[in-house]
Amino acid sequence: MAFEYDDQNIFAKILRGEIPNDTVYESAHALAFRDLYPQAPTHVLVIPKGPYVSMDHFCQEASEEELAGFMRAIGEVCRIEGVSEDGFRAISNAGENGVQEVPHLHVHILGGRPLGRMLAKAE
Ligand code: DGP
Repeated sequence: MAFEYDDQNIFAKILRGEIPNDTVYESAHALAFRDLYPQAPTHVLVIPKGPYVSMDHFCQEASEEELAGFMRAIGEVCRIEGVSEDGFRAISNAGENGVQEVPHLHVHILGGRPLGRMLAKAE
């Protein structure tokens, strides 16, 4: 599958500084900022700085440095937010079935309260 990246998506605009964000952590390869519509006391989005649509795209085409930098950023966010001990959930929605709203790879880090089961039972 060929991945097409839309550089007008909202997270691309955040990366270019065209839209403000509440930054939690930044490194050479990643930016982490608070979700505009938090669903838990901790709700941070971690995004790579490169133009990747989804986790699938990133895993196929990112360099080893980008891959490592992104994963390290997720760990840093867990440390900064203090969610490692009590637990957290990392979610990355992709495509239509995954109900991805913003077509730039992002991992939601959710924590600070019991989060319930991962998925509701299928209808
Ligand atoms: P997803 O469905 O996984 O694509 O989630 C996209 C998330 O992005 C959703 O939880 C709301 C958040 N979001 C959308 N627009 C903005 C924005 O402009 N700023 C921030 N901080 N978050 C946003």
